[in-house]
Amino acid sequence: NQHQAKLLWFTGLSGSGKSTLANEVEKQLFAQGMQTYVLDGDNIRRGINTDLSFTPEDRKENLRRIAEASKLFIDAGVVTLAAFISPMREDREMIKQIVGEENFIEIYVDAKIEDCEHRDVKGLYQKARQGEIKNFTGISAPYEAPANPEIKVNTSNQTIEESLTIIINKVTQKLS
Ligand code: GGZ
Repeated sequence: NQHQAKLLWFTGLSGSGKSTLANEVEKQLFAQGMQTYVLDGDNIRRGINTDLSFTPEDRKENLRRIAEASKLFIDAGVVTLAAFISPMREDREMIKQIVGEENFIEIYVDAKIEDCEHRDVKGLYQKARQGEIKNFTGISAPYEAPANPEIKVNTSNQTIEESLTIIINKVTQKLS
């Protein structure tokens, strides 16, 4: 099962479904015999990046470290799936440069902000509205949508299963 390990980069708002999709995609790639690993806020922001906040500078540093770590995973032959808001185009460009353009697959998980806010899985949007969380993406901090993502899904219009099928088909093609 020869493939070139790459970085599958999921970008989108909080609550758009990035982590859910990354974990489902991982399961399927793993079942195809690939070595895989998922990086997301749960294992990164609670670990190596606990010192970082959500200011523009700290988000950039968060993403720079994630890109450098991903580069090591890729070198080790692991298909790496990263689910981070990564709201700025400039920062996503930096990530691409760090891991190498040929290794970077950008997956835009689009969703209407109203839907993300309505889902409010962790109650963070409510806190952001009340001013308890500052710099909250989509409420009080910007999100710049990717102009030319390799893959785009929309979880406002599609079920997770539909989005998953779109991603798996394109990714399998790009990893073969
Ligand atoms: C955005 C925040 C914030 C602020 C805490 N803005 O839905 P979640 O909870 O589990 O995912 C979000 C996560 C975003 O971290 P990232 O490392 O992906 O962000 S970035 O790429 O911009 O560095 C959210 C939670 O952290 N969270 N405060 N102010 N999301």
